[in-house]
Amino acid sequence: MKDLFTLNQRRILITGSSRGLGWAMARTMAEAKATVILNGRDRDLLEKRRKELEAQGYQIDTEAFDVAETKNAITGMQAIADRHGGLDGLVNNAAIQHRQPIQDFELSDYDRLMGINLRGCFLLSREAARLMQKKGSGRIINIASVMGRQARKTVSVYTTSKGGIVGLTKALAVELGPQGIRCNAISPGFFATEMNTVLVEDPKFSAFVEGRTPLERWGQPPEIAGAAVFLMSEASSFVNGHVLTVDVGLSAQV
Ligand code: GCO
Repeated sequence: MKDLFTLNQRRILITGSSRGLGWAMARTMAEAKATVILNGRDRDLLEKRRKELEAQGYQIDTEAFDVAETKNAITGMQAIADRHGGLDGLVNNAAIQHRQPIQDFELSDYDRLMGINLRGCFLLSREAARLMQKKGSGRIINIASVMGRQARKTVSVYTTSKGGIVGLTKALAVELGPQGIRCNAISPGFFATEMNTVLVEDPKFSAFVEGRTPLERWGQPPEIAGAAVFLMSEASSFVNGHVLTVDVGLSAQV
């Protein structure tokens, strides 16, 4: 059988990939033979991650910028294009969380969260589409969340941003599809990432997660990576505008 899941030297940028789900996807895409471009705000950590993967023989590059900083993000995308001759794939993974009851939520926190989670996703998608349209092909994966469709208390702005990601994914899919660029989203459930350490370490919250998921456990970051490779590879050549939920059945359970 043709290896539908190989990423075969595709040049793929993953934002927020020095830790958590982004790092898990970067590692697995490198194993699938992609040329992975790591991104984050911490240059030293990016360098450490690059060395870790290069030591295993993978093709790795880094480009440090904050997706909320327009000028730096645009310059960073251009630098990637200059070094690699273009871009085949983008994973919009960079995101932050801020937990606060609505009445206490500061607008400055709203702006900071939306600037990274949603505006950053739009900005990177626009810049990537400009590069991808030149060769008439490309893949964009947006990391949404089960909070894009369901809500829980104290994460109203994160939920808003992830709901926006679902809408943006469909808009990108429809508008860029005719140019050979496909866009899909992944909606993770509860994963034991650094963003959620405070929740994982809270016995009450962990009991809630275990009670709300058929497998009664948190997800581990590597468990997101297969879905990302699928959506980046030829195996998903007819998939566009889809939101692939990876939540071990949380959204299937009442
Ligand atoms: C929270 C968590 C969640 C999940 C994420 C899953 O505080 O509720 O951070 O938002 O981790 O949404 O995709």
